[in-house]
Amino acid sequence: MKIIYSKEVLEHKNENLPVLALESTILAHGMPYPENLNFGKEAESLCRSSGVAPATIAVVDGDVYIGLEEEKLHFITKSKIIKKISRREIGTAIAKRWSAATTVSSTITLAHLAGIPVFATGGIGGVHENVIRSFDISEDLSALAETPGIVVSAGAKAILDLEKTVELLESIGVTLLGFKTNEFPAFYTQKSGIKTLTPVKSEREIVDVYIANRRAGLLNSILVANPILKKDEIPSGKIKSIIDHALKKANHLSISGKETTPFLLKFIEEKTNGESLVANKSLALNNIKLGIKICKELNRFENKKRL
Ligand code: PSU
Ligand code: MN
Repeated sequence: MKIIYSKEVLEHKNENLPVLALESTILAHGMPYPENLNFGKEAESLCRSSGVAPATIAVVDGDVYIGLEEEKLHFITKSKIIKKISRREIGTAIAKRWSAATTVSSTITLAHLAGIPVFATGGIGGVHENVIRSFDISEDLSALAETPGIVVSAGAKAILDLEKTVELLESIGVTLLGFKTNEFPAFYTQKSGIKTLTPVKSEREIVDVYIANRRAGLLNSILVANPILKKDEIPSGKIKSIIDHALKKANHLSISGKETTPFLLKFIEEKTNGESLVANKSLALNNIKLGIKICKELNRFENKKRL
């Protein structure tokens, strides 16, 4: 297995400077081209301008990339044949020399392997609405329970059953913190009605919980739920009826498995005339901004320990 680090990620690792992990499925299967490329570039330059190396993770021709040089970012965002792999398919992708975008579950697994504990995305996968029939529960949840790290997300995607997702996160032992809120955000909107989170006010508090978890021997991730900015929310009445429509359509077309999430996101984007894409980019960048602060804070702590 070959792990190829980008120049800047390698430099930052060697010099104990901060690195933030980013995923590639949000690019390859969550947004259309060229918006995905522009978003990827903006995400990376946000990191760089704050002194953080962006480590966008993907598999290309069976090699694991931790940080993508520009040519690879172009390939990931443009390719029509790139697969989507969760954690259980990492070995398959390497052995079969696939090119594949990584989801939350595979990204945090590879980030952990590369020694990068902080990761920011849009929204994690979770328990799907039709779970009783489909049994569709994202591998993101079990990976979060079994991989130490800090994951920043705007709750879970609104296409999911958020109540069951939050319950399952508790059952399997994922530490759940709300950034300046006790309410689980609903991706496109700030509120879900689920008010069971422990609120935290600062990146310092998040890092304190992470360090305490590690010292207590816990091996799970902390999920930091960071609500979308008020100004970029889609009114909940509007988005709810479009999501219902999307779910009915997916059911009618018998969409299942890993096709489900990309199908629903694309359908919602069309029905909102691109408004959902604007919201998705905004919430993901908002999470990356918080991820930057968290990885810098954790980096300061680790460097102090080294002195
Ligand atoms: N966040 C977004 N857009 C996305 C995703 C996250 O804003 O497309 C991706 C992540 O890679 C997440 C995946 O892991 O959706 C969930 O897919 P599934 O439901 O098939 O597990
Ligand atoms: Mn699934």
